[in-house]
Amino acid sequence: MRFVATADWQLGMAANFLEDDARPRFHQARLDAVRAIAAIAREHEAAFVVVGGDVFESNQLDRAIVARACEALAEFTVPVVLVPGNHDPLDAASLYDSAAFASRVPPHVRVLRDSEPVEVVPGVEVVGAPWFSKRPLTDLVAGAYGPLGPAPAGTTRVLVGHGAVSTLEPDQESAAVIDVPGLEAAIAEGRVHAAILGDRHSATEVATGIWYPGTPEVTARREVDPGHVLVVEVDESDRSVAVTRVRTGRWAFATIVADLLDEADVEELAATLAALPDKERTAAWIKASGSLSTRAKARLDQVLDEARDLFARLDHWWRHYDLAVVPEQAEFTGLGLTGFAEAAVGELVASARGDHEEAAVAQDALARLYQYTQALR
Ligand SMILES: [Mn+2]
Repeated sequence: MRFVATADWQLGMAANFLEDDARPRFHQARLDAVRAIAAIAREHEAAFVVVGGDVFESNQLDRAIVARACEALAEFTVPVVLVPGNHDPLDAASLYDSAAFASRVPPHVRVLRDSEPVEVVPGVEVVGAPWFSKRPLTDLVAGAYGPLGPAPAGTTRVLVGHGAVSTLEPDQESAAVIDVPGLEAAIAEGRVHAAILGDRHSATEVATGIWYPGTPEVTARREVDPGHVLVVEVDESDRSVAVTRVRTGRWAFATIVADLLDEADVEELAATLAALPDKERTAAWIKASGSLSTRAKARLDQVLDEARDLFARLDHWWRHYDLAVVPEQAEFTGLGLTGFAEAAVGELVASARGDHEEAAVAQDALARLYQYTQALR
């Protein structure tokens, strides 16, 4: 028996960190990922699809986004089971109760609203652990398998939930943390055969039979391995679980570490940027350190300005920015400056080498002067 496991679609996420023109492309990519999952389900002859929460970014979304999501959901040819997570909980404002969703949701899509086992296809039960608020006070997954006895003979049982697990972020103090040893015991006892969880956006095996599929399209630069869904095969004789990752993501959020000491380093960074594929679907943050002459810094600014025209976002990661500009007197000789102006440049060069707020102001002034004189040539 084979099914597709996915989670954290985050449809409608705002992505304010992208350039204005890139944002609609990113929105579209999240919907395209849903269509790609429908194609993967067909291609791999999956019996059904489960989504472990955060299908939608929030319960307050423009109704056009909900309508487009329903259009994408209509492309599936097998049952799709949605289990609400912390972003789309079944609270009083639930998107799943909105007219926009209820009037358009295709009949093969089912939202689980409690933890009653549901036979999605003959011989397979899905048990959901939906979220009812943004801050549950208990382990909802344990609450879902707790009342269950062993699965009936000939039935495969798949549990679908959402949230952090006890083994991956042990400093988690939330009462809602999913108890992994408890879930492993439920699997060992045959009460559940596989568990699919949302919340962690990177594809991760938590323990045997317990997986986070991760988000099918990247949402943040800290994610380790986003952009996949899982094709899960449950052996019908011994109920063992085999998982294959299938790539869905087309966007990339990249971090580039650049230690910049001279113009050659700047050209190397330019080459690194030029070599990145799919720039219009890539956001890149540069961790710059080192020290550059005014001339090399001007070249760096030019490289970044030009690259910005191509990337969905390109910027310094300012928290990791440690780049000094050390002007060389020679950069400002030959400008024909005399008298007061020459003395002023000399003073700026001297104070730009200091290690105080004044230095940054002087460096900035010299950079502008340098660019201005270059433009005059
Ligand atoms: Mn999420």
